[in-house]
Amino acid sequence: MPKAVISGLFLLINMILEVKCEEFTISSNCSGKVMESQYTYNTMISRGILECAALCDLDYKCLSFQYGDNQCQMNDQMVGSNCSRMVDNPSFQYYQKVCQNGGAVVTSFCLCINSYVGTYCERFMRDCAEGFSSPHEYTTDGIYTIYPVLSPTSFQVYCEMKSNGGRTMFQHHQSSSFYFNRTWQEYKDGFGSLASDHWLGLDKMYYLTNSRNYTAVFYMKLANSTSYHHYFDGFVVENEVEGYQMTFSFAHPHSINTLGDSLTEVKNQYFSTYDNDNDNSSRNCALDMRSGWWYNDCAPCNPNGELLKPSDSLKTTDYEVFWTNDLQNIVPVMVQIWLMV
Ligand SMILES: *[C@@H]1O[C@H](CO)[C@@H](O)[C@H](O)[C@H]1NC(C)=O
Ligand SMILES: *[C@@H]1O[C@H](CO)[C@@H](O)[C@H](O)[C@H]1NC(C)=O
Ligand SMILES: *[C@@H]1O[C@H](CO)[C@@H](O)[C@H](O)[C@H]1NC(C)=O
Ligand SMILES: *[C@@H]1O[C@H](CO)[C@@H](O)[C@H](O)[C@H]1NC(C)=O
Ligand SMILES: *[C@@H]1O[C@H](CO)[C@@H](O)[C@H](O)[C@H]1NC(C)=O
Ligand SMILES: *[C@@H]1O[C@H](CO)[C@@H](O)[C@H](O)[C@H]1NC(C)=O
Ligand SMILES: [Ca+2]
Repeated sequence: MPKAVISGLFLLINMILEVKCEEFTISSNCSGKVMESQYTYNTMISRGILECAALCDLDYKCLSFQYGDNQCQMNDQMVGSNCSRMVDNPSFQYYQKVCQNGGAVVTSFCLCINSYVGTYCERFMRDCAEGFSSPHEYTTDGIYTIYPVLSPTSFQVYCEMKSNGGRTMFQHHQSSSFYFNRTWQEYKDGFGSLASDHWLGLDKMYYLTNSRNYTAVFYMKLANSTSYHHYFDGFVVENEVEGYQMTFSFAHPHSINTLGDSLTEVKNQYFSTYDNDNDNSSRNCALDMRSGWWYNDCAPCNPNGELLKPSDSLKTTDYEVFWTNDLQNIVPVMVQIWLMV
């Protein structure tokens, strides 16, 4: 190889190594100390501290290292301000990964906050389920920032973390003064307030449901507080070019108080709003039912209709919220729809 190419390569490698080294920090509180040998899972010969940093960075298991005497000792643990798991060894230098985005070392790993996950809190959770199953203690229901694999940006969602392994909400309707008779653009982008009545948005549902295999959970509550659920596995919403076509692989009931399957009749249909009629009907279903939905010759359900909350709990119009199978003509007072893994 010509000399110029070789030195160019070395320059490039050194630049990469310098960047890598910035991801590590010396634990200043524990100077002259290294981690106890039981935490070292691999020892390699390396020409310098930069190469040792690069080796550690390439290995997901490596959280810290100590370098000395051309030896790179990689540890699967790291320390915070507590040097109790360290021993004196002044001929080695100890470095550990920097927790990013406000994360802090807790005993042996970076504990992340503000929806971040990853070994070093380097990225947002992909969905509520990932946040819940991570070691970062995301167990409180509320608004989180997620970043699905296919999404071009991160965005906020409401996560139900307390039960069912972390569920990502895409619809919530409980106020009778909140209306879902919205335009195509509003259904595309989402509307409402994440902490209460809202529609997450069709683009976000496309990014989510094409990034991971979800079960859509439909939940409705009656005036007498009885709850009903139904599950739709492999729930997918396509992109706008494909009319946000909706499909799923399998519908199955909840063990008690099953809501019933009112979606099979509209499976594989395109999304419609009153200003964009893509239904399979001579009517404008979205206009008549005052909601955006996947309509065939309209639908046996209307989760985005008006919540009239009649005192007798009985359905009287086509534009109120209803779910024919299995609630029949009893109308709910609350609707929620989640994505669950
Ligand atoms: C060093 O350790 C002491 C006690 O172990 C702790 O109070 C202090 O905050 C630590 N300092 C740093 C910079 O972590
Ligand atoms: C340091 O960690 C050890 C065990 O990991 C623990 O027993 C000890 O209480 C800790 N000390 C402080 C000051 O947190
Ligand atoms: C939506 O419904 C409400 C209540 O029926 C009505 O006042 C409003 O005009 C409707 N909006 C549209 C855009 O149709
Ligand atoms: C609530 O109403 C539904 C429908 O009428 C009924 O099937 C259910 O048993 C009621 N639940 C309670 C707790 O009364
Ligand atoms: C998603 O999972 C369901 C079972 O939960 C399965 O029937 C379906 O084929 C899966 N879809 C994909 C695209 O893997
Ligand atoms: C559209 O409606 C017609 C007649 O109502 C029906 O035969 C056809 O299967 C429907 N198409 C889809 C895709 O559901
Ligand atoms: Ca039509």
